[in-house]
Amino acid sequence: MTVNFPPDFLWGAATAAYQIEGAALEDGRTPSIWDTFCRTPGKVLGGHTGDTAADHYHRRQEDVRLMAALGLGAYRFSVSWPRVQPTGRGPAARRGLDFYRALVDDLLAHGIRPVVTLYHWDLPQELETAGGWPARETALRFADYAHLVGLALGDRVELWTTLNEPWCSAFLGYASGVHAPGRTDDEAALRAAHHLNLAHGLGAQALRAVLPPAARLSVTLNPAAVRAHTPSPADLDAQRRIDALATRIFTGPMLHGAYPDDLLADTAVLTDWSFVRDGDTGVIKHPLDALGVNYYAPTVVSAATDGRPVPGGEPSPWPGATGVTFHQPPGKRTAMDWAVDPTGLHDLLMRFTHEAPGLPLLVTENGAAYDDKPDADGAVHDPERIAYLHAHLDALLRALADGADVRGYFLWSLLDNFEWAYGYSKRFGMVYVDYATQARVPKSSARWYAQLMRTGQLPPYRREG
Ligand code: GBH
Repeated sequence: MTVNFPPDFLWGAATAAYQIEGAALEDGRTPSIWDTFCRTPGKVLGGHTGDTAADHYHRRQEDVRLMAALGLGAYRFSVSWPRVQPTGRGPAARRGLDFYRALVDDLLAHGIRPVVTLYHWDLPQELETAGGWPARETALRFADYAHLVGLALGDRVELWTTLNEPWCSAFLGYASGVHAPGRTDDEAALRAAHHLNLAHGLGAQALRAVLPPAARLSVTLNPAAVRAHTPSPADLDAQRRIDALATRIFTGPMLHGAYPDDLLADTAVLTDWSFVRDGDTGVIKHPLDALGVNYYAPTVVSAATDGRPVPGGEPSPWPGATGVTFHQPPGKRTAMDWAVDPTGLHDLLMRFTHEAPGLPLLVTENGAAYDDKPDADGAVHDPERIAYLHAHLDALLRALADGADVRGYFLWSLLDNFEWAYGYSKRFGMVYVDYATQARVPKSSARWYAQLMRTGQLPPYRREG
């Protein structure tokens, strides 16, 4: 059986504000937790910062023309909270909002659908200083911010996402500390996860109140495609525990209105969860019009024999999961050292197809970093990325054939950009960025993807496009 991408399938690419915009101090923007973190010695490779990044704030029109030339149907970007509401409270900064108004206008003028993410990790520093995500107040502030952006862009943006990957915000930010704000406190991380869930629910309510009825609301998760190293009961139990901490801690309240009992039991030594107040899970279970899934690589776990929580290191982003060991599956790896395994994408899409029948799915991020370099003619050939994308889109097609309601795919990323703790050392773009000149050079994967978007058919991937 051959299945093809549906004619109305949304073909897109994704970015995030702090990773591409630069202009960190312009038009009233204040520091976010990432500006602070980048200035904390030893936290970001090479001491890199997002001060300039891909300079997208100044190159907006050029970048939209590039998207149009590639034939993007949709563009997923995030709004920088400290750019549009500098202290995280109170009135909007008009010039910051004007940037996003102009971006949306440019996209629409080129026939590209804007997909807005409200929060892709750049919390205003003032809100972190006041307690950050472990504080309930931050969720209330997020709802105000959602209201303000909804008012500004609601007449022209149809598809909205509250949060990107709240797992990273909570557990890389507050447990392992490899992301901003760099705290290492398991209890705080669990509180953060709850308040991110609450922010999602309150933010969805706030958006609904100001958006036209046709607007659609979503959230983007990075659910773990988690497998047991062996089928032993102990390894299967490790799989269950990581699945709870990675995925069900969010999908429990968001889709089913309750935290999973096994999660509460597994973390009981760290917290009694009394920060969850009556009514919270009802708010979090706000009706969704789509679920965004980000997928890069699978997670393989076993019950540890040596008691190491994560390979080679601590602190761990998995509160309470001592006794779980993480394994590198064999086979190809990307420049991030992540395994290339497209079946994980198929598995996740089928999981949500069964778990949330009737809920449309979007692949809001998928892609890979490779060591891309221009050749003597200045061209950038990235056949490994084409192979990666081909294999994952093939897995998506298999999920469609198996009944998954997948409405779109967003390649991470449009441009090479600031890869968080890795600084500019990792390149995920289909468009190469020469940071010295800010020149944009579409890689061969961009031509390959353009052909796919144009034809709706997977082109062969062995030939350079
Ligand atoms: C996404 O994060 C982000 O949304 C995007 O901003 C980023 O640039 C892109 O992917 C590429 O990294 O080793 O135990 O921490 C993906 C973050 C990376 C989180 C892999 C989970 C593995 C688990 N994910 N990570 S662990």
